[in-house]
Amino acid sequence: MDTKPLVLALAPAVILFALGAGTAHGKPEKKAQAKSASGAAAKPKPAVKASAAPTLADAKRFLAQTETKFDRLNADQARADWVGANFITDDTEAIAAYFGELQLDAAGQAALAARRYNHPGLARSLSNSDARKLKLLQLTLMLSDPKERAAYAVARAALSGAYGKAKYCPTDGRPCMPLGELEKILATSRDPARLLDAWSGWHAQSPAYRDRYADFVQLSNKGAREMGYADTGALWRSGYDMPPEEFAFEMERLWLQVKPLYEALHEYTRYKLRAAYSPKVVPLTGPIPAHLFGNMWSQTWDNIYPLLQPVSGARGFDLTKVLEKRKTTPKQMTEYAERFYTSLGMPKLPASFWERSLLAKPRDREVVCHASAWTIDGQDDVRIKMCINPTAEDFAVIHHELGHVYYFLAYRDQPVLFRNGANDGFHEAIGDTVALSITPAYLKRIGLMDQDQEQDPKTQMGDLLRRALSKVAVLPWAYMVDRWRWDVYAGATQPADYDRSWWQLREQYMGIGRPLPPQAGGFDAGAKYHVPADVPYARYFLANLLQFQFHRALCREAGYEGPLHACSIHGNEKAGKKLRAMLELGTSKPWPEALKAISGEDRIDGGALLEYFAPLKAWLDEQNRLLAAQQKG
Ligand code: X8Z
Ligand code: ZN
Repeated sequence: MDTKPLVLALAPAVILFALGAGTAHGKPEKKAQAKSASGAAAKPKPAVKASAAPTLADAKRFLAQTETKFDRLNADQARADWVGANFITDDTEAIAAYFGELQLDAAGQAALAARRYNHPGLARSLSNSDARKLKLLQLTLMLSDPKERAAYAVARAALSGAYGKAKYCPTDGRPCMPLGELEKILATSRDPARLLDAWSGWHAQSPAYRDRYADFVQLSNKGAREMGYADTGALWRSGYDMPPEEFAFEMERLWLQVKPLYEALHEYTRYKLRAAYSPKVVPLTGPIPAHLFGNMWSQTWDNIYPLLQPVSGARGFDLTKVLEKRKTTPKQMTEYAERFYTSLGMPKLPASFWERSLLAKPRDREVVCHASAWTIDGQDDVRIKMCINPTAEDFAVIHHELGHVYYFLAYRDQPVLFRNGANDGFHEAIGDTVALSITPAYLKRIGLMDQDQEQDPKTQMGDLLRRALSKVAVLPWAYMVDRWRWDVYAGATQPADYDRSWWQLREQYMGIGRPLPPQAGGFDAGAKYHVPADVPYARYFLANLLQFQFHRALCREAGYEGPLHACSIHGNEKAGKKLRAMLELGTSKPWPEALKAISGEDRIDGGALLEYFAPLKAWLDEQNRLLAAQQKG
């Protein structure tokens, strides 16, 4: 992840703020004030009027100086953030806040200065590339009051630290449990009481930083407004080479395109959960309780595959079991992923990656365990930080993280302002695209699945269902997280309504409900990393569609003609070359051009995902018909 923008994944806050994602037309939203965030209005600030029109030479000098400055500041901040996330202490938090403030100041000043070049007289003479750099520079917050800037940076570092440190300490004498342990309970237990205890224990932690988050939202909005955006949500929606209000419509359009597939999966899951638990725990209509999906946020459901697998012919292959049994180490997990990328013709990871990354949860200190990928210097110093366990889930996540790392390495020769994904959804999609090629045939090839594992059509439906439990189940979640935040940033949702609005969206989009009555002062959204860490989430929704577009395009490039879900590009350098060419562009071109280069399409679209899952959709419809009839009978 990233933003700070990437923070998570990518780079330092600067990137997030200073670069954001490219916008060819990204201007502050101009509509009249609206109530809800998705249509939120902006009070655009006029471009700063310079007394004399700046010259082309001025613009070029300014960009050169700014790029030199950012190169250094990015590295400073990345190091401070790295240390802050790897050793959570009051001191490292203060250091991260200090550099965050410097960066915010520099980004704000550069944005203001860049505005000077929004001059009609200059528009004709600027190259596309320089014009794009000037636009990217204006995709940032700007807090001119040093006190507010400091407060913002302190709140940001504190929120990240608070999430990283949070633990559930039961009052009945059991030892405290960090998130990783609670997640394991959610993934493996089938005892509703135990699941509920783990779920509610974790969700009881975030109210402690709710007020801090609410203050942070105010400061962030102030910074967005100083730059002329309606609020921070509008700033986020401005990073997609289209007007921000159009982006909100695009998201809704894409969701509606894939919604029938989600609904079929949700209905099937309900029947199976009713059978596995009881009709008392799982109602026949209305939202399904959130603690039953095998995941703390019910965002992916593959951990409950054993409860949902097709009745006959299920192979029951369990990659987690194999990895556990072989005692696969975090380093070996990472090497599996690295070998996939090198099979595509990509380079081996630099030696410093192995020396500096954090691959396992340390026993002796607090770290932010949420997986992330980092570029420290914009060049070879790339790392990941992840508490890797030998599970199928982490096997996919490690491929995801290396996708970020290979993106960093591919665009390292771009100017610093273009060292970013074509848009943030692209950055999130690369590793997932590669992970779509982890097919049974591939697992056999690398010796993780027995050669004699049967492959009849019924077991294939099981594989496809398992994949849908992560890739389809996540869609409404990946959409609603920022639908919630857009409203929070727009002021349509006030702190007193945080939970009400969160669960209204959870129910509306996901069909999932709170397993316990809401608590006064609750902050369930804050139990998800990206909210306290302030990492935008729409990127994952886009990534979930883009990865299927990339997969289809790369499979075609490889000359593959069978069903999409059985394609693996492993070992195909021709496909690798095509992928790499897109990665090398960074954010130097509007993203539709990057998409066109790899797939021939210039719109993000759910068609490839629907094609991939078409056999499953037919199967689910049939199952649901039978299960509904059984229910009646
Ligand atoms: O945060 C992440 C990655 C780091 S960019 C591990 N993901 C989202 C999440 O965990 O909620 C990947 C999928 C969605
Ligand atoms: Zn990521």
